[in-house]
Amino acid sequence: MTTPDLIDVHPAWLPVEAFRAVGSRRTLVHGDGMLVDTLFDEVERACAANGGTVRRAADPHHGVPATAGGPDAARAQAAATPAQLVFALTATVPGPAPGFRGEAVRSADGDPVEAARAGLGATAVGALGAEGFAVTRQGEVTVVLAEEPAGLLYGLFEVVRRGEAAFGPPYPARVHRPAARRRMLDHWDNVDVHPVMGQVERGYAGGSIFWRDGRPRRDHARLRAYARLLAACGVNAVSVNNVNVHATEARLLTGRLDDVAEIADVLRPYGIRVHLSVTFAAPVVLDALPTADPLDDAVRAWWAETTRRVYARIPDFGGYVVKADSEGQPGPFSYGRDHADGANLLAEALAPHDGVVHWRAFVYDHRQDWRDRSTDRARAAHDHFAPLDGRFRDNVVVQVKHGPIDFQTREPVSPVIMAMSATRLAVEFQVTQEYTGQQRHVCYLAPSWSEVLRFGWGDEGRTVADVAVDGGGLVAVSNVGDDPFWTGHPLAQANLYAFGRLAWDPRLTPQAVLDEWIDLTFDPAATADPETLRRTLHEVMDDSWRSYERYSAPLGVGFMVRPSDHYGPDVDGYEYTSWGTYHFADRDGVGVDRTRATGTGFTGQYPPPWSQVYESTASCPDELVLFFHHVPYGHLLHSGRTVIQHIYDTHFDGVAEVAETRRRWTSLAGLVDAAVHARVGERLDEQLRCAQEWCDQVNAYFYRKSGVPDAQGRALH
Ligand code: GCW
Repeated sequence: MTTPDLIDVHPAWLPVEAFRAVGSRRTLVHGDGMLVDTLFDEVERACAANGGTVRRAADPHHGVPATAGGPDAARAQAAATPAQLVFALTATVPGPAPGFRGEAVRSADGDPVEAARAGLGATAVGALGAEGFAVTRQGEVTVVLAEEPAGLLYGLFEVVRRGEAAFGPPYPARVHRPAARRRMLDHWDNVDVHPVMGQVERGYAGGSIFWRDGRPRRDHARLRAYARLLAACGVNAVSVNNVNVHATEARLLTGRLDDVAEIADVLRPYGIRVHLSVTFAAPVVLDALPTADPLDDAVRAWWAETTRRVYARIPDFGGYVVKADSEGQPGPFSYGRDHADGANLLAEALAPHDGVVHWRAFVYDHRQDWRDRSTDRARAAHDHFAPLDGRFRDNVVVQVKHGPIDFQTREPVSPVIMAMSATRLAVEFQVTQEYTGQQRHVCYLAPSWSEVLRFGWGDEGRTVADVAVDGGGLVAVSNVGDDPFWTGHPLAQANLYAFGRLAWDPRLTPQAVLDEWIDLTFDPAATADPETLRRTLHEVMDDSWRSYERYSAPLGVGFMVRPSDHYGPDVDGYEYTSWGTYHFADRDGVGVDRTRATGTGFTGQYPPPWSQVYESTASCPDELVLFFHHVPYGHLLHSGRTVIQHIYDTHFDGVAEVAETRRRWTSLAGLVDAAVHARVGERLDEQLRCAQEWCDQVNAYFYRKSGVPDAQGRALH
């Protein structure tokens, strides 16, 4: 299995085989535009591999239709034979023009496109929107209707996903529209190789697909393949450089804008817009202005002019991403201004061009004194941003990490998401597995994201998904690099796919998304034992996030990782540092008291019911008890176990689960591609080693602190 035109890279969820159902049929495409051209090329390629044909409906004014696929005779016949699959932009599908209508569309049952349109009903006219589409099966013809080219392209990928099922018995029109308007991936890719962070900050899949050693990488085939993978899962925006903007990267905004334009040109045919991370200090570092003060007129003029030039070069440019006053990045605080002042400055410059600024809420003091127990990093984003609600311009998207700290395996939902109803918020996930095994461990993250998206509060039961959908959409840190499998761990491709699908439709279940991904990627139907393959992949992946949680940091405590590289255990690694991530374990107990009654007061940042639920150990969910409370080792959890026994048990269980996963994966030899089998096998060996190390260190640590033996008498070192 290979990616067309790109033989050295794994095809991920778009192998040639995934196009079998589409490519073996007669397809007719009505419509014009760059993305319709892309669609036509896709179908043409599918037909070349599978024997079907595709024609472009004749422009009634310009004669001959384009036809592709199959030998000449087949092509000639195609022009005369009714289509089995029709893509139609509703605006361009011909009406009852004499001599044209139904030429290759009409089937025995009449004109299926007309029937499809009628099936949509009057209410749906204009309702498909810029990216929506409808699919229906009318008699022997599957029809995809859209109002805009992007919708048609997304419709193609839906038909691909459904495979033969899209060509079964007739069904009425089903309308598909993305929930969130912007579904975005942030790349933490550096242009220069950073002395500490490398080419990709927190990248676990090799180098960058965009940059190499200070220059654009210019592997356009690879970028195009990336764009089609993203379009096929629903992503429509990408930011191409790290939010930590260093000297070279700062210049992408001005002197090196051509490098960004080049990427935009390659991604555009798949409906993906490019965004750029910029430094707040740009006027100072790029043009020697004396200040970057957001209220300074010269600064405002600089951003307006700079942004005008960006749009002159890249007319569909998406906008800026900004990490300000965070981990050493410059920001408005230096000028005595707040984050609304800062964000509005850039929003004002972007507004005339319909651009947006993604302004990150990841703002906290990373030079904290560990002796000071009153400062709580979890509080920081809410403390800084909630009071600013209502002050941001319309084209500001405040981008909030899903949890209050930093992409830990288990965190509560960030209270910022519940606190800013007058601001457009985007929720930020991390597909790159910084704290969840770094693409050496299998860790399917959709169950975690899905829990976050479904989390609700207040009388109206508003959810995180509602906030993102009504506001700024979903954003995630990409896990892609120049690795032959894209993501280092082949099974980590599922996380990228799942992010796109959940951003398109947050109601999808993680299992359903995994089913789609498995069927596209592994083509089980073509193997000797489809059911075993599907079942085993589910067994390996469905619960892998919870397994990871079991053998790593317990009960929501977080950050027991090795400092800096964040891989593997180091229980006290961050305990006496300035980063604000502590567990406070002593001989009596462990956890962070974040209550209003006796702790940092963080629970008070939540609306009801969560402000009460989290405040008391009697109601706090077990999996977050150490996030919110400092409890004795003998504290009884709702599960009926003590905290210390929970730590021991889950760590032993977690390792046993990885061993079982390893065994299951071995059993798939022959059912999955040999190279994938080998790569995953190697990674599982490392995962097992690392899980054992986590188990031994965490259990030994708490045994030594508490002196409490394991109730089951297992060795604790
Ligand atoms: O998780 C932390 C990472 C940093 C990252 C930061 C952020 C890009 O350790 O490497 O910086 O988050 O989100 O800005």
